[in-house]
Amino acid sequence: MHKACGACPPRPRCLTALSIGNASQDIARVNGGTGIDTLQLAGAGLDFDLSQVRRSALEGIERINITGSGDNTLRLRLIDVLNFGDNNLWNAGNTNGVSGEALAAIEPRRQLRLEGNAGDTVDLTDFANWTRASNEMVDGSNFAVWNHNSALAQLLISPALAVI
Ligand SMILES: [Ca+2]
Ligand SMILES: [Ca+2]
Repeated sequence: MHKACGACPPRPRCLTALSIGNASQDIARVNGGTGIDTLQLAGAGLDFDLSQVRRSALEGIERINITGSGDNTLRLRLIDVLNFGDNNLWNAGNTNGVSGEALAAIEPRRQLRLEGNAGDTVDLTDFANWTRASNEMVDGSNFAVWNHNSALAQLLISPALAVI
């Protein structure tokens, strides 16, 4: 399944509709359900802040793609990864992994997969607490694997993305 935020113009309203502070008539909810689902941003100059997304507004999304048509930013906190991620989505057995070094056979970390292209940014609010472990092939694409230093959280991030 593919959720295109830009499908319901005007675009900024789509993100607003997911937000904590949004009026009840204008709320949106995205539930990908089972399987690997992608929330994809459309547009440029978007600043998608997961801390502003209601917990109930986003479920069953395992992949966020911020490529859009220009430079976009995804901001997230550890708690967002723990809330929105899931366990064992990708592990040493269900990737096309070449080494499996960073992904365990049974992956106990809450995982989110973040995709984008050059010019896009992942802004981790506690950047200092994350360690880039290695690069892994997942579903035929290369990802930088970032593990949280103290929590069971893991991000698979397209190498083109700046991580700050
Ligand atoms: Ca899903
Ligand atoms: Ca982009």
